[in-house]
Amino acid sequence: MRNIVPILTDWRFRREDVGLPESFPEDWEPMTLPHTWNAVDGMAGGGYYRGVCWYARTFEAPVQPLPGGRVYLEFLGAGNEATVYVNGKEVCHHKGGYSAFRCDVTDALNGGANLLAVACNNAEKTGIYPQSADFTFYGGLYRAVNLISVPEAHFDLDYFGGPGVRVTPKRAVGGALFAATAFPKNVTEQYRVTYTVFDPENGEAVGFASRPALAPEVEIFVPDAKLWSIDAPHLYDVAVRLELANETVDEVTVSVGVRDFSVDPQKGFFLNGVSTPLRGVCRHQDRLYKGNALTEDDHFEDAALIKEIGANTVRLAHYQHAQEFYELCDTLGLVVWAEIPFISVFDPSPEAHENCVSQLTELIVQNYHHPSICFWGISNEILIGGISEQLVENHRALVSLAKELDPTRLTTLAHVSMTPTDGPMHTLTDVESYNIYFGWYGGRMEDNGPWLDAFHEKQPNVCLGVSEYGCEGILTYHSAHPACKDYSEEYQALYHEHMAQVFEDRPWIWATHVWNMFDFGSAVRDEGGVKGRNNKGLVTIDRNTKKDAFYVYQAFWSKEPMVHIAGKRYAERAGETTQIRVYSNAGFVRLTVNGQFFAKRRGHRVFVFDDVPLRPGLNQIVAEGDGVKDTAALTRVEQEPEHYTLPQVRAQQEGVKNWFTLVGDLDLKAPMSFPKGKWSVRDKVSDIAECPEAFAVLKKATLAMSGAELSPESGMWGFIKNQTVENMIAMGGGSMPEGFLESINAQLTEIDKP
Ligand code: GCB
Repeated sequence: MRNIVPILTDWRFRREDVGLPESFPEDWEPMTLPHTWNAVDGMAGGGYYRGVCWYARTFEAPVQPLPGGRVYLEFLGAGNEATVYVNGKEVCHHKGGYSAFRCDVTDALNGGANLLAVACNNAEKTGIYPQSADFTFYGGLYRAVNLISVPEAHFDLDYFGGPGVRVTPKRAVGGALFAATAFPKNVTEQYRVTYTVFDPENGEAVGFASRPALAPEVEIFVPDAKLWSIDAPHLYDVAVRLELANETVDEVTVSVGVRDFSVDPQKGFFLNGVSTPLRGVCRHQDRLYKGNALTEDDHFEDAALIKEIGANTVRLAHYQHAQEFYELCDTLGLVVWAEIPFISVFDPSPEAHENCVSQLTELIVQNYHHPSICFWGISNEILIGGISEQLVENHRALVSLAKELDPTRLTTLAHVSMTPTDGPMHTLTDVESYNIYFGWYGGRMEDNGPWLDAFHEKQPNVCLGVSEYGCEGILTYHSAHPACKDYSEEYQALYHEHMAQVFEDRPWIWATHVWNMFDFGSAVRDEGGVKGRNNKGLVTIDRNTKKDAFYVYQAFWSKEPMVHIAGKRYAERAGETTQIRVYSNAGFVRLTVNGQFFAKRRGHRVFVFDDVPLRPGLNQIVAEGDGVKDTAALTRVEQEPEHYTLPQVRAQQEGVKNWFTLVGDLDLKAPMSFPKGKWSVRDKVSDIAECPEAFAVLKKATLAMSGAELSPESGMWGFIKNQTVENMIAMGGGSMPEGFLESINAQLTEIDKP
């Protein structure tokens, strides 16, 4: 029989490329798996160690009672590239940091202790995705390693890390048909494959078939099969056995679910024939000072939080996640978008395409059985560096590969926001999605709905989803006047209030995924005074704090009665009155202030109470809806703490105030004009830079806007120079007050073009 032994303890580790050890390196650092060497530097900001590190361990060769058995090492995740040696001999090499792989080490074994050494490498390298992206590429053996031994006849272990069997359930009249096959190795006509379908709820066998191992394909009818759905995620275990006479030689069990789904461009997503707009979140897997080296409990906590918010879908971005996580989605009931890290930067080398092919094959073969997965994601924002025929062609090849490996699921991709609304990137995949960030990187949050409607009108046959949207929320910053780019918890919540409603009003959008459920490590970032992180999470990277925006979605999505008072961390407030926002799925919310009834409001998810009186010192606020209560303790102060505002934002607010005194009494209400021969905000930044007088206006304006002067020497110049002033202001200054753009235009139109 098959024997699987995890080897997690008693490793040795070196955080440098010391080369292959000749004997067990006692003096290296003792190590237990899972492990990454970037747990700290990967989320601290600045550089993080990217290169080769070594792991070593000894192991006894497992003994199979009969001759001819094989021994494998199985690696469930090794970032980003691994070379495995047994007793000094290279046994395999794997490219890609997120999928499982196995090496047949039988021929390298000796009788006693065997020396296993693994070189992991997360250095930048062409030919392996991801090439470049907004997250840390943690290096190391960050998932389990298993030692597997099997008899000579066994289910295949060599095919892209897959299980060696395939079971495809399908709804049928009066029950379900389980199409099953197996891939046995080294068998003769004496061998049989048997399939037993168990209902795990009561352990009863509900279907059985026996086939010759040389022709193992079969269909098993299970009468009255229960469906897998989001609210009742019913699973079946299928035990597949390889048998010889009265002996089971090998056995593999897979969990599957019976369900069907479809997407309609006008009607959205259907699960088992029921309209089910998918509303949920994206997940990055890493955690504070653990990086991606996670325990089962970590995965469970994440999945439980995603259920708690009331989501029915999760996009597992931007790479293959741990097996445990897909299993949790199966058992808890979440529809999954699974994807490969074909992201941000297109690498035209043939090896890079080969790498996409192997990562997509691994993703599908290893995760084929999860009923939660309905979508295979081919790429993310791959047009950032521009489009090419080769890029489109490679997409076509990947889509047909996905279809060949798995005709039962749909393919998808995540467009970068500036992808033109028509052209060759559309209809490549079955369904599509855009990452849209109006209200954060550019534009206003109110632009999202109209943009989606315009796309839908122009492309009525495209199934459109929103694969990412979001904005930063940092728990230090608070404001009574939240604005784009102020990083406050309040702006993040306000933005998501708006977005949740935009999507509720548009059930034809097949799926929407918040970017992101959790803050995550992104070594290259320095945002809102926090280095090395992306803070767009609804929950902090340590999973300890749910930001207010979390409760916005809970109010919109969850069926559990809930009431949440927003702004509890905005605890010190100036002024005699304040605004209280309450998120709830109740029809009415009552507010009590210091024991006195204040008001009762009818509403839909967001309940706003203005002019709530605060007495000096501490105030107790209670909100109640459908019998559920929440409380907040707010202190009225003379002056709100300075640290509530990010210094950059304060500089900007000051700058803008001064700007209006600086520009004097221009009529900012007048419609903007663009006279011929004069400069205006419709001109390109690089053209204006050629005219010192006009450029001076622009410099003054950007100084007011951001506290930094615009200059061709600045790092951002390459990004800004080809934009019009209008665009640049929209991108960089989402919170600019009314009249700011008009005042720049009024000054520019005073100046002649050469
Ligand atoms: C995106 C990317 C994602 C980033 C996100 C952001 O569009 O797909 O990887 O983290 O934007 O926060 O900018």
